[in-house]
Amino acid sequence: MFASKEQFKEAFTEKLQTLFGQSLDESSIADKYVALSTLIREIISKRWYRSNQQYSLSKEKQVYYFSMEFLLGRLLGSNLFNLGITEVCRQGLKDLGIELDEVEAVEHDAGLGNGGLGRLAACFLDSMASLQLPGHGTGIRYRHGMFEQKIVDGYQIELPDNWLRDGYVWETRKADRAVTVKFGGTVRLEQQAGRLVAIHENYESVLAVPYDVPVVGANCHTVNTLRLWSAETNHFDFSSFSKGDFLKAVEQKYSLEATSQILYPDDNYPEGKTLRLKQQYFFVSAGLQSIVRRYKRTHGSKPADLARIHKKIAIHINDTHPALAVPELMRILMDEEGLSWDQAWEATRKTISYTNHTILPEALEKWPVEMVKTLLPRMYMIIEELNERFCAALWEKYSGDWERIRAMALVSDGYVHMAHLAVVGSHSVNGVAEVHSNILKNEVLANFNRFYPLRFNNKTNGVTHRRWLAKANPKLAELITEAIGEGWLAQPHELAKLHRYAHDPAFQNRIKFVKQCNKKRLASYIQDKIGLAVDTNSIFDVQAKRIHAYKRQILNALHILDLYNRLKADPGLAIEPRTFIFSGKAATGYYLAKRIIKFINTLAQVINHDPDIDGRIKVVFLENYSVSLAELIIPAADVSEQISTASKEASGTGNMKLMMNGAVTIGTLDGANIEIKDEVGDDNIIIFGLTAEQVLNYYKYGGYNVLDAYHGNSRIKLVVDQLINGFLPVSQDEFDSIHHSLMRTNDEYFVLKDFAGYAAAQAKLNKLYCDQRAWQAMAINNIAFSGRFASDRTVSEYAIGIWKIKPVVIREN
Ligand code: DL6
Repeated sequence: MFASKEQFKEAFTEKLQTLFGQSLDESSIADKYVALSTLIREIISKRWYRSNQQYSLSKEKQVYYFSMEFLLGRLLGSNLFNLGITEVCRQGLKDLGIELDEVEAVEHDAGLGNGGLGRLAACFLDSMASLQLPGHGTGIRYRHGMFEQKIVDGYQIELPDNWLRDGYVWETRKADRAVTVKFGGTVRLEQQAGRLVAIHENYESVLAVPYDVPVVGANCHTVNTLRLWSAETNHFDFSSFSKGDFLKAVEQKYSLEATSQILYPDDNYPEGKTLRLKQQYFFVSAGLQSIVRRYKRTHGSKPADLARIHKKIAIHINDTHPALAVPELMRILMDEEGLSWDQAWEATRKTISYTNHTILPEALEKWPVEMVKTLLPRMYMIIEELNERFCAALWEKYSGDWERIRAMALVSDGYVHMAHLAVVGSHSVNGVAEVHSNILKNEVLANFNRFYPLRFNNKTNGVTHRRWLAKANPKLAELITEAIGEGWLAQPHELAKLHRYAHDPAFQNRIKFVKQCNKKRLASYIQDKIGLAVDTNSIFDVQAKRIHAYKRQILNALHILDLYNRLKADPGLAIEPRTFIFSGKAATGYYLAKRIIKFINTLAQVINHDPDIDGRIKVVFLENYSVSLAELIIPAADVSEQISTASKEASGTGNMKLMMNGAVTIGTLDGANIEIKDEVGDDNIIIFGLTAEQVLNYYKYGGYNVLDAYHGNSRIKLVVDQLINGFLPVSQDEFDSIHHSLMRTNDEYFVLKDFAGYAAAQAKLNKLYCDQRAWQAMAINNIAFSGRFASDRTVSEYAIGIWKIKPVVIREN
């Protein structure tokens, strides 16, 4: 690559000249970004080519991770990091008077996802490549990613995310690999040469064009592929055009291409729109067609070869959004490759595996039968047949138990149930944290677990420590390496060696210094963005994630209001100064979540400007939470708020990123918090609230009585009343919906039930922070025991336990 920074400088300036015909002085920062990225792209391309060659030659099994979302963020920095050339480039640029961080900041985040599920997919890509596993992503090249959030007068405003406006240097359009995806029309079955053939007529076809993005492994020569599909069409309505109806002439073209135009901004709440179903089938069909085409080239194209596809291909579906992979693979194997139903079914089931990411009932996908039938007639025929066969098998085991059979059917009550389709069509079903997997097995999918006892398993989530520690927090990474060597970069569990420094005052001081630097960096961002000065000696308390009732930002906000009330009543109240930092988007149609944003901003307006408070507590809402903003916030956090209603957060991954950066968790026994507690021990985490078991029990017996909590605690009563009694400088009905969600729907998420426990936990936290020696020991232990939450561990477990794939070492030449 670059033997020295001199060599890098030469290559970089030459690239600027050849690309733009400009000297360094004449070029803009955007030109410099393009030149640097193009230079790096060329290095990557050589490795990419060799990886593809070797994958074909070795004929090793490949895994394809199908996901509607890949929340990649920026790639320049992580590519430099994984190639091991960050420093040579940084120093070389410095000599030329350029700051690498400023160049990196030019890149638009690829925000092709909503939150946890999409970011997990991106972490998995990084880990697969870095573990030298032949694993690729399949998704959609949304023209518009996650909307840009602006906060205006405390309210969320959504703007389109035009992330491709300056081009995307990392992608390659592969027009020659395009495939056709068919929608609508009619299908009939016809006997031909002794077998039933499906004839699909009068359909509308969309051209799916792949755009490939290289996924660079760290410390190896592996470059895998993320293939994102874009909807295009050659269709042009010449007859309308020649009649002068220009609008009509382009209308159909735009309607077909709309398939990949937007990412639906719903997290844990699927939109039941036809376009969404269209997107799902679009990328699943295109992805599978291209995988089968490649398989045939490498492993043979006779039906007998296709019947063994599971030996060389694993398809993983990230939640149920790609569950149409089950009937679509059946269709391809039967209709296009001539396999019998039984052969196709055996191969399909052995190829596909499924991860569930949510237990919220409203997030379990189901599609109206009529919609599926009209848009995807062949899919529906296959699903119907699968349903009949599955129900017949259920009948054999549970004859007469109609209720159970209806509850497990793939099609019932006028809907296709995607989770049922995914479970039946997969050989493995996993949850994303122990508690979540157990709830799936014992509650949500209990019937299926009884029927397929070997199918269910757990794979606790993880995050890539390369991006979330080494790259996002370089000062901390340097300090860790100085203390324990660089082994942790390849083997994150080696971070545990830090434990022996937990009580070392000198090391504690250095950890504190690094945190302080990161807090200063964030404070100056806050100052620039919202003009608010925050005290970098205050506790930085962070709740950054999607805004959702079950994540309970409202619990945090009500506690802040309570703290404010107490400080007003007793100015001598002994508390450590604290900056409460929130960030996160609300789904566009989620009214309550949007009111919660307004509520937090209203608190900020009141508290930050109250002279009585004198800056002892401050509230900050940072707009437009994204991967890049997370990389700034997380290294600066002292406290990680993980306060979801127990049983609701499948795992959480922000909890892992924050822990890795030395933040101490205040949280409920939910999702992966439980495993974080098991790793760090009770002394290094602050736990409060109902357990999942208690919550589920309450639900079974109709909930609890919210009035008991309200009347039983004067502090709770006061903050709840303040939502609607004119105390806040907004119209009196502004927060009715929040009040209603607590008091009129019997506090579905147990906010008031957990309030006292949360307030006590916060008081404990405050006390712990006063003892800085004890606090820094906690911070160090959190970093030390975060190795288990590296996605390298998670992906290895998938590779061994589910996909049965092995590393393929890519040679340098
Ligand atoms: O598994 C990744 C992530 C979990 O960490 C979160 O707990 C969970 O809420 C999230 N689920 C989704 C659901 N989307 N759908 N369907 O994003 O997955």
